Amino acid sequence: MATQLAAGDALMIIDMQNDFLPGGSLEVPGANALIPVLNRYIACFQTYRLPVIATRDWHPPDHCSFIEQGGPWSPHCVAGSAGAAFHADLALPADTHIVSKATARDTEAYSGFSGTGLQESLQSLQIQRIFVGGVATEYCVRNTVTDALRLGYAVIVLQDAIQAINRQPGDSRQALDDMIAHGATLTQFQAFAA
Ligand code: VGL
Ligand code: ZN
Repeated sequence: MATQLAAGDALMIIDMQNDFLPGGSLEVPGANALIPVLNRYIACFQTYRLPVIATRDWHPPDHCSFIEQGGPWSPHCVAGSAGAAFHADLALPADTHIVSKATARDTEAYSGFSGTGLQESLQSLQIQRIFVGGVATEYCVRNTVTDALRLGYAVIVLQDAIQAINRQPGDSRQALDDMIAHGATLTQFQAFAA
């Protein structure tokens, strides 16, 4: 059955930044295929004049998650760099709510809710249900989704608009199972817009 969008719904796009896309410093394999799909979801939310929220990883140059500091990741999404910019083909509306996260040197933050004021923004927008797409499934998508569920939001994961890194095979499936166990539901564009 098609999803009926209504007041209180928002689209949340996680970290569709150049460094996470093919050619970037922390490439999520195949993530560029999400762009046209996300653009179709964006168009739907714009038709209904519903908010679009875009999170971005926005690290200082010496962030603790980088290998040089003993973290697991090659440097990526340094605040203000070209790699931290949203992909140019992602059709973000001019009034997109941008949420910058993991901005403090000594703190890793995979969730869009972590130290960002996102919850307060959602409250002032009177959002109750969040549709989530973007990268990476098992890190920032997963942590944002489970936080949203714990905070009492209904969460629908856009299964055709997420992509995992899969450092270990099965990470993607495990993350999906975890989000579902926390109460997330899944949809894809065909069902969403039917
Ligand atoms: C992410 C790894 C490191 C993500 C961010 O956006 O999922 N993953 N920093
Ligand atoms: Zn990061």
